[in-house]
Amino acid sequence: MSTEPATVYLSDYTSPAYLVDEVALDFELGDEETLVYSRLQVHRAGHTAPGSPLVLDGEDLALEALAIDDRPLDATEFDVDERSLTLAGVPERFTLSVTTRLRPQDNTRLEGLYRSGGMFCTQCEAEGFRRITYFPDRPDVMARYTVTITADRGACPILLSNGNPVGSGELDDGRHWVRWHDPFPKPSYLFALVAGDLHCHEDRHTTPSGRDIRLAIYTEHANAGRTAHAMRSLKAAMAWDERTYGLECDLDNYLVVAVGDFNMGAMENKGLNIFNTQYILARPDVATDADYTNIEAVIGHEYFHNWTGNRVTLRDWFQLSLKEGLTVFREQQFSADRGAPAVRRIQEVRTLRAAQFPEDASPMAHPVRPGAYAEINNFYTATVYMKGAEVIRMYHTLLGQEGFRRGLDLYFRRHDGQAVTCEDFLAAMADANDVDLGQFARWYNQSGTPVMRVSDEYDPADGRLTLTVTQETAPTADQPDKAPLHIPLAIGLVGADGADLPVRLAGETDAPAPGTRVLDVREPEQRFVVEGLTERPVPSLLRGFSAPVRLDYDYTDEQLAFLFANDSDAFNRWEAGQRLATRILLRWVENGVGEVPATFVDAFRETLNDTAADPALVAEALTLPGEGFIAEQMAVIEVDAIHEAREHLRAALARALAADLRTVYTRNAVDGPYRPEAEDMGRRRLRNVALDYLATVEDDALARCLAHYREADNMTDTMAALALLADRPDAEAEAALEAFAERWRDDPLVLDKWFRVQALSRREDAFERVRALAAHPAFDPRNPNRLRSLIGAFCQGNAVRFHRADGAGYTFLADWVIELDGMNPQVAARLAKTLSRWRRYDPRRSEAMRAALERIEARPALSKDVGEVVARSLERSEDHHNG
Ligand code: 0A1
Ligand code: ZN
Repeated sequence: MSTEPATVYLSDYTSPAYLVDEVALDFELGDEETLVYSRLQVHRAGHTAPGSPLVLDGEDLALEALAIDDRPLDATEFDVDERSLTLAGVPERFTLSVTTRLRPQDNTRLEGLYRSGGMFCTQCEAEGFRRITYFPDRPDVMARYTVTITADRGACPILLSNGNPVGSGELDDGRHWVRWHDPFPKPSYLFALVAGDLHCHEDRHTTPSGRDIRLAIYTEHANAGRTAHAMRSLKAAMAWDERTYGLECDLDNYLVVAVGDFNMGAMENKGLNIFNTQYILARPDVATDADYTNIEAVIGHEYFHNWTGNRVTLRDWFQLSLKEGLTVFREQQFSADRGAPAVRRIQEVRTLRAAQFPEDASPMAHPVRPGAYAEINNFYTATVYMKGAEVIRMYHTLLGQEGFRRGLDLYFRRHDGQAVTCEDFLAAMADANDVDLGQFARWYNQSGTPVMRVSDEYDPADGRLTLTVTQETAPTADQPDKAPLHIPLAIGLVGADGADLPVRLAGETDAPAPGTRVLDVREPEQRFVVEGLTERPVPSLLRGFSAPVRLDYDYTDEQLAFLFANDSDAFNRWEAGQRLATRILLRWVENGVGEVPATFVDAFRETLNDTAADPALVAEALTLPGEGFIAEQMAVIEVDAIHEAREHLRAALARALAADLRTVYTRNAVDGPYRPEAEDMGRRRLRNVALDYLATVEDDALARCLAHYREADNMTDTMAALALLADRPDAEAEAALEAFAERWRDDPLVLDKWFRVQALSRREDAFERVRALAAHPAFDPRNPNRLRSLIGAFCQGNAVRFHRADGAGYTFLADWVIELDGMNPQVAARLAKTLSRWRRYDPRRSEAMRAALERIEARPALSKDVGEVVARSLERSEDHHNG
């Protein structure tokens, strides 16, 4: 085994020895070389002994000059190595000048300063600033920045940084400069710079207190005309945060830039958000409903960070979920208020289960607040983001919106302008509401998905229902011992007529109104006694998915069908259908496919024909559990059997319900021009789900898909049809794919969709096609979106074709990880994580996956990013020092 990369521990945290008050940065941008002149006003922290060395972070930098109080230093006065610059004897207070030389055009990591198309842009979270200049690159060092950018006026008429423009001028060599000043002290990870020839979509927003803010979205000129939805979303997000949390934007300029080459979704740099084009650009003919929805959510997310992340920031990177979990939750609340809250909740839980639950059961398992990492970029995970948001949602469930708001208000009152920890957040919630959240704190430090088992006993003589609730978290790769958690369990009791009964607990005198109650589960085993019942109810448990746990209750098929038809909680209605389907699929995986039980077909038929129901919810109900979800329920994953079972169920339902599906398909056609509204989206979704079923059986399936494709007047319908065509071997289907590529050859985001549908194709030769597409002239692995749309989609989204028994999928993946590691380690490491779950498969696959990991591990000069993923994946010991 090669040596494991050096680990950083939360328990080793010490506060910074030197602080920076002011930063002045001068960028001389050039096609060949960029020079960065930095002047820092530094002072020694109170707790630091005089004479202590100053250590600055810096990576891959060419150091040109160094001076203290304008006295140049010679080589004997400092030490530079691969990661840092150390100055031995520094005064208590001084000006440090550093000059570095960069080559942004060669930066394929997309961290620090790089070029995307014609523009210059930066990405500094988490540790990218140290690739621009030497600096104490940690979030608890907060400084005021003044930034001057000089560039060729022709190539870069637009020069942007954080804050407000405070000066500009022309130079005689065709160059010009602009100076920006950001009045808010900020950590280096929130610094940003953009330069280029950009189109600007401008608007304004006035806050309730009367601040008039200039809003601007910058894109390459070719993308002008695709920013209206992003702008509308931004204004909606601003109004929402004002209304919901009394939080206003604190800036005069709120700038957003769309960049084609970006490792992640978007970045909340103070006053200058930088976005992946995917989350800005939309027009009905190029963007799907999902794109419109995601744009609104990501715009909201980055905007909400201005308070939760920027005004109050992180003490250290272990606290990442302090800003991310909270901001994802705020984004979820915003999205729910924009329409279709139940659908949103279902989709959130579906992604949590598809991405976070498996992670929590893998060698990469870590708590919402990890205790150790080698490379922080590996911890922008489903656990930190999604489970982190579920933790915030549980505060909200326990305290209610008012109590939650009180807690958030206190958090800002106490910590505005500070760099803080998850404990500080918890203390604000507890103190503002005078509650004890001591046990709740374990959610931050304990990894793994708890299993909650519920059983009940009804005593008809007393009208009493006794619920026995147990909780247990299995040991994870990082943590052998688990303690009981404080879990809010939302329940309802459904009577025979389908209506909720009042849940009156023993000892209470007043009967509450019928509906949902939240029980506080704290013990490994706990009993709750409900009184005053006159019939045995069907329990509806974990309503709205009130905690990120697996819930176990021994439902009969009839009870599930009953909840599927009647539960007043839309989430649990959906959940009941999923449980029924999962049961059938698991049975078939084990014993071979068979007949679909009549109760299930009937339940589906009723839902399909319920014209009073919200089409979006019907669509969710008809969507079968994903192959990944089924896989999670198995001790040893059988990819082929899972695929076969799910396809069989899909086809059997389609055959049994063909007439109803045709009616639904016809009834849900949406007239009029495209609107990205929840109502229309729901109908398109249902219609496309019906089409997906119909495409499995009918003699005229091909004709139907082709007609749907031809008649589509928006990208949502186009892609629904194209995905089904990509599953088929017919010449007409091939021709449609070819024509699509030709039509959209100059539109990168649309071409990404074309790569993706082929990567996800159910065709047996999907792998061969993916391999061929990797040699397509339009396939450029340096572009993360393109890479994810082909290699990422295939390896992470096409289980049955990726996990082929001969192991060729694993070899392909390992080759790509190795190739990418020298180019963009962050993206390579994400891809490598796919192999981390090798122990879950049958011996043959498992062995082949492990061999792929070992081959990667044996490569010389592996990045920290990939090195950590591979080392953790292969580790045999139980102990990973987390928590
Ligand atoms: N803070 C951003 C996510 C982000 C993280 C890292 C990045 O580059 C390494 C870029 C973006 C967010 O939560 O939106
Ligand atoms: Zn975020």
